[in-house]
Amino acid sequence: MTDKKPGFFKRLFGGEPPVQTPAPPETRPETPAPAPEPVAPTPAPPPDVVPEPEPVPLPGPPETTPDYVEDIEEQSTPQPQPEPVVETMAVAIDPPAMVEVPLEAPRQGWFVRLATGLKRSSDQLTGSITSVFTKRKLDAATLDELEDVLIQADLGIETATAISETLRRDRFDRDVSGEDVRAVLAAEVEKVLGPVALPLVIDPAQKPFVILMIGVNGSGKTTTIGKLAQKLAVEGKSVMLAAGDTFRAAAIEQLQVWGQRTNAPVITRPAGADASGLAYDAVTQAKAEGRDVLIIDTAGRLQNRDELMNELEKIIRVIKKVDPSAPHATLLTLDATTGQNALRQVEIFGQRAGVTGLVMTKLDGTARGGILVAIARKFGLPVHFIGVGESVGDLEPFTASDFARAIAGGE
Ligand SMILES: Nc1nc2c(ncn2[C@@H]2O[C@H](COP(=O)(O)OP(=O)(O)O)[C@@H](O)[C@H]2O)c(=O)[nH]1
Ligand SMILES: [Mg+2]
Repeated sequence: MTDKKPGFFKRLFGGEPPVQTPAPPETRPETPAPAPEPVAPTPAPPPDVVPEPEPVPLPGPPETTPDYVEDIEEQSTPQPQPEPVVETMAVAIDPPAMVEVPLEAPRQGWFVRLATGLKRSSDQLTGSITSVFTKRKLDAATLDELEDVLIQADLGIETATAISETLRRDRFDRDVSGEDVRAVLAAEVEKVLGPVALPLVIDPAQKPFVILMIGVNGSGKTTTIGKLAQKLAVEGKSVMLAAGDTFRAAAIEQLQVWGQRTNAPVITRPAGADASGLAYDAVTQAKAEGRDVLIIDTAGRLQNRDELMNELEKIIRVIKKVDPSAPHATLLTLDATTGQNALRQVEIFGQRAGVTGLVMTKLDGTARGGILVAIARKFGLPVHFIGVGESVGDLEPFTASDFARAIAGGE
């Protein structure tokens, strides 16, 4: 089994979830095909990013919000009264097919869902490991080959080296089976991920506890918000959502659909409105209503577009005008299929927006799940959740041992 193409494993094992979800209805004007990242040997852009050459002015009311937001920043108390454009769920919407939200999949045990989701990654890894170690003594050449395999699986050079060092120390010149190597792999992955597998703690003293969801286009922000809103609602928390991706009507509608499904009111403004103003209104309203949690969606942005990162900083500044301690969690969603580029995203979003935690999505659609290990080792940021599918049950708190076992092909 030397064929490393994911498709090979799919053909071999069959019955997997779809390789990649259809392109979302994303046409963000500011997301042309990602420019090759200096650190990324994987230039392939996420297939769901639709390149658009030029910003498209969106229909909408006259744009007055930038001034409004500057007013917020300049004036001291009392705060200016926000424009009366906050809409909640009063308007019944007829969601277009393009924002269709998948219904709940039959619930299996989480480990089975995780292992199924990670199957492409684990097949790639274990298949390659087996091919390296079939009837071989552990010598320098084998260890080199193993390191290559692990690096190709996006685990990162440090982890690849650590695994091969452990084997060199314990097993050099002895027969080693793929099984032995997988055990060392699982142990090392767990060691790296253990410290970052931290739950998202909602501090009840913060009302609302404000969660800002950020990330590149199509990385799973809105879907993750829906899944998270559902979890929090089940815990009995009163949740409000803010449709901060004001660039596209479809993005607003997509969040409204999740709001309906999870019984959470959604604060919206017409497409084209200023996202900072919307965030201001949302925090104000959630506070006035005594909500437990407010989750603010944002438009996708590439980390290398400076003006868009400025816009994100502005959203955060404006949120702080209402509550200086907010946002209480700034979650970066990472699409696992983007591979190495995710490292760059964590770095830049971390610098610009103060990321407090990560959510890795689409682990079910890629053979590159190992990237989470590289990210954990490099940044040490908490990983709160991982997504292994599109439906509401496909987001779970992240546990290092389950992930390690699943990616090493454990049962
Ligand atoms: N397979 C899979 N698809 C996902 C996952 N999370 C999100 N998606 C899909 O990815 C696409 C983009 O998600 P969306 O939430 O709209 O991304 P956003 O642009 O960051 O808000 C949608 O088709 C989602 O259904 C996941 O964990 N697994
Ligand atoms: Mg979105």
